[in-house]
Amino acid sequence: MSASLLEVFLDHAHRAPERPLLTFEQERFTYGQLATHVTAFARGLKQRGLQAGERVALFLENSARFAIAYLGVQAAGGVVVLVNTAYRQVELAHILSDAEVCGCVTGAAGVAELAPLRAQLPSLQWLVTVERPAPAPPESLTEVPFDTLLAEGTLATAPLATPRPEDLAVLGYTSGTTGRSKGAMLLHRNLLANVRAVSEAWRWTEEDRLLLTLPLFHTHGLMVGLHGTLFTGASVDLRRRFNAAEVLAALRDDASLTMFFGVPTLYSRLLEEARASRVKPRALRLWVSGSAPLSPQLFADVEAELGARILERYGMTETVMNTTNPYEGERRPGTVGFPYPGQEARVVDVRTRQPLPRGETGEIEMRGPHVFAGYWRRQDATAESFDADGWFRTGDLGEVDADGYLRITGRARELIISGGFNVYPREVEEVLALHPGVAEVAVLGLPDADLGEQVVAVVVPHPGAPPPASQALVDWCKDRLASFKKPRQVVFTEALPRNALGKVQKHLLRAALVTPGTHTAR
Ligand code: MCA
Ligand code: AMP
Repeated sequence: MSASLLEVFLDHAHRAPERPLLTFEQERFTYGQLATHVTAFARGLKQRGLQAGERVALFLENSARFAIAYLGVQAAGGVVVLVNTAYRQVELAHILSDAEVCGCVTGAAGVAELAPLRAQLPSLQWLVTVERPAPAPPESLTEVPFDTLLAEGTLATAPLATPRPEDLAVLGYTSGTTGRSKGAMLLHRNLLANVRAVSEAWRWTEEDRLLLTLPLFHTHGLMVGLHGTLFTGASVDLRRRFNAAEVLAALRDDASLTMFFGVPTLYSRLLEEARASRVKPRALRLWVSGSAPLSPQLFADVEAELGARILERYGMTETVMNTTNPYEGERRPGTVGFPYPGQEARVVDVRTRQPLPRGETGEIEMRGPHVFAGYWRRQDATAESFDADGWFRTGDLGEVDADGYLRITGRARELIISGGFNVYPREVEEVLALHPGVAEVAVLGLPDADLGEQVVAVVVPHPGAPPPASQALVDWCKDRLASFKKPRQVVFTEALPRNALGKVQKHLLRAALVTPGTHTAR
């Protein structure tokens, strides 16, 4: 019995080295070829001093090198820290220092973004750069080109121990209500248990070929798309990014594709493109949506116009995949189905924490071998998230319908999901509050036809100072945070509505801002 996904992958490579695994732009890798690179990358890292358990950040766009670095760090006994490539100074400084990373694999843009943070990241010793020429990093950092590390590793012979089930594999940073993101500790056994359950539920086999355009730095692309491929011995057509016209053309022309995974925004953009271009995709075995709510309307439109009956599922960074609509049987729009095999889900009363009967709304909790081991160096937050019986509090609200389908009805925590990316209002509020023209600010999510939800800032200008221009506030955010967190709208007001305890009443702001008849994609 394998102890990790890495071991399963290496086993496939050993038994069927010629089997096609991954295509990316002009590159093609069989299982055997990718395994050779992974082993070389791992040996290169070890030769340069990487110790078991040390953290290495991947601050990298989609590419075959992402897959090599991801598996290579694990093969060297290291822990991968995933970082969204849109992150800027505030997010990067926090994640890289919190995880105390010793190295980072990145591109030219990443080197430039990291350089000014040098003083805040004393643990960072080296960079592996995927692009030549990369800008010169600060003098105190060693830079190794990706290919040099591979070449060094190819000559090295250091033995590689395969990870044990309890070893830490990945730190996935995810924000809590505080706005400071926490590293979810995923062990090798968590990843293996979940990918096994997902593959079984979706009948994923080595015959499958996935078109993957989602970013690999988040759970959906990486731990569903890439993990499932590696686990089953299947293959993947990996793209740098999502482009609706290119995806539609591939889905029409490439008969080898059997699966497509997306967030709802990808489906609404595909639909729009299909309407405009009249291009129709071929029938696929499986279309999956997740990461944000898929509206029953979009579900129906995609079925009517693209011939695809989407399977919606529900996941989280802390737990990878939680529940899924059935592969065989009814896929019920507006629901996220049932727990995967070997996993449990329940809905509890938010005050008493007692399980609720079907049809009643409460907080969704998860339990099983897929659930993470806790938040990195945050015992307090870990303790708050689990009960004595090992149930994990997701912060999502939901109910189980009469037939057992789980329906997500809202969120107990303040979270905006924009195009499948999470935005914590508090994080944006903290950045806006530092602007000299801002006295008070509240950030909330409003319905958006393309993104599901959009970020909106309600601002009370500083009395006495000239009121800031909306664009200046947007730019202020973009300079400091990932661009997708910037407000799409800035609304000025004289005062924020507050309750008796002084807490901003965002529901009142939301009600005032949502204009009747607004079209939403949810
Ligand atoms: C890009 N922009 C966005 C978003 N994406 N704004 C709001 N929300 C977004 N999601 C902004 C950029 O900041 C930029 O602004 C401008 O749009 C163009 O950027 P570009 O990268 O070209 O945009 P795009 O290619 O149109 O990207 C849209 C996208 C992308 C393809 C929908 O957001 C995406 O790949 N989303 C998927 C996210 C994902 O994989 N989530 C899974 C998380 P400016 O020009 O002003 O700079 S895992 C998860 O949630 C759990 C575990 C689960 O269940 O899966
Ligand atoms: P993250 O912690 O970044 O991985 O985001 C996970 C969150 O995305 C979950 O807690 C849910 O709120 C949301 N989510 C994921 N899948 C779905 C879905 N199918 N429907 C509604 N919300 C979802």
